Amino acid sequence: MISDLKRRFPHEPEYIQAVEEVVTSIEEAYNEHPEFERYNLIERLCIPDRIYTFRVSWVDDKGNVRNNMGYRIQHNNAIGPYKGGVRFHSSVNLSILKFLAFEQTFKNSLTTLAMGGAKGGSDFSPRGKSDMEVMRFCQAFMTELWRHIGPDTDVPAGDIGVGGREVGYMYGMYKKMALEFTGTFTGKGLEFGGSKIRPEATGYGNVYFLLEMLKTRGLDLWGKRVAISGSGNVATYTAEKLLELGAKVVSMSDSDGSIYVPEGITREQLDYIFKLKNIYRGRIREFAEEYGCQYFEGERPWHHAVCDIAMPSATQNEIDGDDARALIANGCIAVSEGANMPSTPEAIREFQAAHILYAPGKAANAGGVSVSGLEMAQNSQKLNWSSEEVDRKLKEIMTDIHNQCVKYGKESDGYINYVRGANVAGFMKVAKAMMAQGVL
Ligand code: NDP
Ligand code: 2IT
Repeated sequence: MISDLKRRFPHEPEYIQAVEEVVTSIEEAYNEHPEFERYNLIERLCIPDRIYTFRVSWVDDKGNVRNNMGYRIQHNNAIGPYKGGVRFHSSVNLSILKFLAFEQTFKNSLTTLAMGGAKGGSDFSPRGKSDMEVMRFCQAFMTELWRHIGPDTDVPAGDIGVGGREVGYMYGMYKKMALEFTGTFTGKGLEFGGSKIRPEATGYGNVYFLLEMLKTRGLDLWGKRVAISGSGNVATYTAEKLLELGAKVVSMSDSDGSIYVPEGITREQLDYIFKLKNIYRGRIREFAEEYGCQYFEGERPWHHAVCDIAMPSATQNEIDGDDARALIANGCIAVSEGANMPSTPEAIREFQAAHILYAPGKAANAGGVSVSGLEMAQNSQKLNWSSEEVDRKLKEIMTDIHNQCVKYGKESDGYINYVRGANVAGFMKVAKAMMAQGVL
């Protein structure tokens, strides 16, 4: 199957990487169900239901006409409406969005909520663009996408380069085109249907998942040194929850470089990063200039930041085999992924061979889409739940996902293989739903 996919999609390495990881780890469980093979289920689950590709033309501040590509991958809707984020970044292409939509399908299955898998985006980068340019781009993107989505069809949200600002502009245009006010986007502003705790959910959820993993070894977070990559939505709220629970955040980064603060950043310094990223749209280097800490230009945190725990929260393939070996050599005991597929296959092999705690993104970062699911539920009911209620549900979901990983991932020597656990648990639910619904 993999060699066939490689032949059919030769220029899609990230997509093949994600599929290969899942297919290899579920093989045993799959083979216990000969009916799956008769229905060629695995191939139908790996190839997206449909893909929309379109040109997005918009006018920049100087009056130049600019063209970007726009995409939406509707991967699988066996267990609920298509659901997944939108990424705006210069690196976006079909391979990256197909890997993300594929992963999303398994992740959403794990959340216990009724959501299928999707992902969309554009090679437009908001970095360096004015607010008006971002708005015009979002509007142009939606004039095409709006006809393919809907509250029970496909519900987009944020991802890299798409935060509250971009969701607001896209949702506004959707509302105008569709002439309806429904829950067709999640991550909306609190004034217009957004859920409390949605901005925090991915980061907080990852910390809740990490706590569950640490518990299996009788450990907690107090005083632990944590290296985080990225300084966007996921990274900053991960840091916030870690500080609240008494851990030390020793590193953060962006695509230009990383900071190292061995004594751990303070709450006041984290507030500065929130402002730097969301209001001034500045660089992490400016943090180092403001506070006089070490800054490593062009480097990720993994080699220089001595840490007990790593929480990669920037992008795919940001920890390679060398990075993994450096982390382990420096005493790292746990890796919990905020980003999607941040560890290369070689890095994962290193973590598992060293028997450290290792949680793949589709389990550890599922808190974001879980609260998106809760936002959809609130929109359907036309009600708003309190922060406490959403946070409590988020904790319950993350604990449930952890339990599913243990159930399907515990090996004979007691080591929990979270990769296998998450993949088998996520796969089984979607597979059974697909079998029941016939060949579509
Ligand atoms: P943001 O755009 O808010 O932040 C992304 C951060 O990662 C920025 O600091 C950015 O730096 C850095 N980054 C992005 N691309 C690269 C790159 N190629 N190399 C190095 N650094 C990079 O995005 P999010 O925080 O929302 O997303 C981060 C990760 O979490 C992604 O993998 C996303 O798929 C995943 N995720 C997000 C969820 C969400 O709800 N938002 C839910 C689940 C997973 P710079 O500013 O320099 O670009
Ligand atoms: O990767 C992800 O899970 C997200 N970007 C969030 C998706 C969502 O629909 O909330």
